[in-house]
Amino acid sequence: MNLPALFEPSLIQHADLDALEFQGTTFTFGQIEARGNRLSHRLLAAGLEPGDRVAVYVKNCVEMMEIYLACVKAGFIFTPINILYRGGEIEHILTDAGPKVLFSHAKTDEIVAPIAAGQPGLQHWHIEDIRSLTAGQPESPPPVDLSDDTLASLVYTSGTTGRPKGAMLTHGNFIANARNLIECWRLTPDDRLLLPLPLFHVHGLANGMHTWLALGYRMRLLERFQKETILDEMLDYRPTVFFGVPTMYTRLLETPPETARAIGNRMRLFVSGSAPLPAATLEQFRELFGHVILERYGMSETLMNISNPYEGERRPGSVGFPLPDVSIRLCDPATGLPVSEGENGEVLIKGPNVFAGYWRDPAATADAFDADGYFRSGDLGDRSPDGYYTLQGRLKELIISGGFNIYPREVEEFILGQPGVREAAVVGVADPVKGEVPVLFVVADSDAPANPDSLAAACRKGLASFKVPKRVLLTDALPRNALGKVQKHLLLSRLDR
Ligand code: MLC
Repeated sequence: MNLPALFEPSLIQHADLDALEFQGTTFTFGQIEARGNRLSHRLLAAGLEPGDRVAVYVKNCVEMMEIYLACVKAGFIFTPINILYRGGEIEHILTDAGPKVLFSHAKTDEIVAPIAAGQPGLQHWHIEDIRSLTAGQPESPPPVDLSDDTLASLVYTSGTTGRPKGAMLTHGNFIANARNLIECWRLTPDDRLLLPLPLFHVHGLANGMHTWLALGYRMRLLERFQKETILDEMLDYRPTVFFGVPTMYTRLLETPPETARAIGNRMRLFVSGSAPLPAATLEQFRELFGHVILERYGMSETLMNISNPYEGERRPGSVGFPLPDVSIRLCDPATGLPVSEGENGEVLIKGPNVFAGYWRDPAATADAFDADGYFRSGDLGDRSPDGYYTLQGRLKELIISGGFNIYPREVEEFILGQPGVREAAVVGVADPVKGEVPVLFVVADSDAPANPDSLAAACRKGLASFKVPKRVLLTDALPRNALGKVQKHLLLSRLDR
């Protein structure tokens, strides 16, 4: 099995059906299929071969889907870059993945063109030129051998080592994930999906785009979630299914009650993931919209693992039961042995959804799996006597802000690279809308000390906006334990004072 075969019933057998709405234009499945095929032929003509990487640095748009389809049809590896990334963040992914082609919007040239120019062998194409570049190319699929194990996408995900690593996701991973969600969330061809999530992360890509193409339901894709326009989109499009991160649901709590009811009456399913959904948000949302949000648990490396049930209790604070064919173990991180019933352990995951390893990083890949081939998620969780899993924290430091992951170490290394800084520590502080936001503590160099304003400005220039510390605090020393490790909980308590 491969992705083109999974998508065939929609793209080919329902070619005449309306598939996608984007910014006021509607496309049929046949049009999407033809565009994807033309581009795959164009990329082959440019000298790309199966296994080559194709990078994209774009906001949600039809062309991004077209590029994805072109990749899976021809066996290229779709390598998305978060559109909020800047400078070194983009450069690292391009250098590590070594793509042959990078697609971006012409208007982001100021950010991306100088970096692209420094990459040997990289062709930099603007998505605005795709129509002219692909004119006259065949509309039939290219003849390429694809299997379950063929790599479909490299999704970069940060690690405690500071540098993001490329999670290698196969056709089989995306197929297993899409089938599970369709079955467990009772998705049908009659549903209508409103998708505000970015396609450069697996929440939008694996859950949104793949259920859409596998099932052939109708989708309205938004360039991004905006609280000013989301209600109009919901009222106008009348979706039956919505996938979002907790920050989106928190923003939706400001909806006037009559509007919320009108939207809720037509909706069948709201799903939340990518960050913990506060139980209070779930409850307030239920009162306002008349729906219990279905919370589920996933990761870039594994796609979706555990989900609350469609029928039955959607338990606040819990992520529910393992999805079909997904095996979960809770193990003591120190010994690797299973914990006793009811105890907290690291969540280990095995199944057809689990990635093939980190791109060109056998050491990190070996570290990521235990002797039985289970992926070590780094998340801690427990299991109730009736089988519900609840996440209880993380082994590794991670801040999740608006559903975007921030590894403190990565920001700390960036700060340490700035002049006038001796030490740096980034902590996550609770935020009512974003879940958490990063705050920076700095010990300045005594000779030529950095000042908070110039550090904040450097962050805004060099880091994705969600990683930019919301406060920068100078301190004389960082509290450390006997082993020299920074005691971040003590820094957090300083903020309470
Ligand atoms: C934000 N911006 C975007 C954007 N999101 N630009 C393009 N595309 C997007 N998707 C820009 C804004 O325009 C703004 O730019 C700047 O970023 C800061 O935005 P903000 O105002 O601070 O954010 P807000 O409006 O509150 O939006 C928050 C949000 C966003 C929830 C909409 O954080 C978001 O889309 N989160 C989704 C993250 C996600 O998909 N995670 C999945 C990871 S996968 P300017 O120029 O105006 O300042 C994963 C696995 C799993 O974790 O299980 O799912």
